[in-house]
Amino acid sequence: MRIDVVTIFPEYFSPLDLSLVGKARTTGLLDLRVHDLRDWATDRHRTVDDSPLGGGAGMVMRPDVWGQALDAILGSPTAPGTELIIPTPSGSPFTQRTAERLAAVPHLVVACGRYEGIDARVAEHYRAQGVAVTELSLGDYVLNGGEVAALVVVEAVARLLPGVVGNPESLVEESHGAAGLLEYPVYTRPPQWREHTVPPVLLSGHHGRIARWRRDQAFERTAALRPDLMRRLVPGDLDEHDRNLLAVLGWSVTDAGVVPGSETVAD
Ligand code: JF8
Repeated sequence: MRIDVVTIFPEYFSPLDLSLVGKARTTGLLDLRVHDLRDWATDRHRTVDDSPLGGGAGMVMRPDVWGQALDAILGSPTAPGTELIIPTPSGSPFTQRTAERLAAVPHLVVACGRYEGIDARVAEHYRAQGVAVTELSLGDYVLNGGEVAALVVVEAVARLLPGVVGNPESLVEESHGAAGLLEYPVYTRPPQWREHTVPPVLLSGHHGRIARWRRDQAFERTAALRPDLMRRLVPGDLDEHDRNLLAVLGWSVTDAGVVPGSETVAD
């Protein structure tokens, strides 16, 4: 897979030389290229921004500079199988489903904005040219630019490429083992550490009981921390044991799905 990143801070992407992503690059599984947007600026100061039309605070990234950069990197016409990713706080949420979809795209180009963002005509222009353009947000908080989001997208996508994660069973467990639930707690040796012991079932050798305990832990954590994920559980995936545990945790499985409340109060 090929990923091009365009930024005014190429050094921001040094961590991608390390660890799993670095290895994927050196082994040729990932062709990642980081470009300095200022290489496409035309003035002596390599200016990439200008003041907002209509007034207001801050600066906006110029469409002409972005246009020169993206024409060069996307190609004209842009090859099928190319997608332009623009991180922005007003984008659609970046999720594991997004990462899975992007991992199957042969060529991603990630455009990192700064200041108040990129002139809106850039996304509009490439969409009108028939390029797949996706505006993505990491979440509802404010960052200074798209670079951190680009790092997140590259890492989340690269680890899904065949051969990047050493033990592919880790990926299988992630997608099936706890579909839509938070992970269960994990432990290693020693079984006792500073007054803290490991739950005895994990030392029992009963693989069925261990799997059941882990699933229960995943439900307990999800119910405590992520009611949004509870509501998205699929009733058909929940057995009698799950439903009893969910009732204890205050959730009912109904025709309308998984909903809060398990006590029926007499009137
Ligand atoms: C930016 C360009 C973002 N979840 C998120 N919060 N803030 C951003 C973001 C992205 C791009 C720019 N400021 C200027 C903020 C994402 N993705």
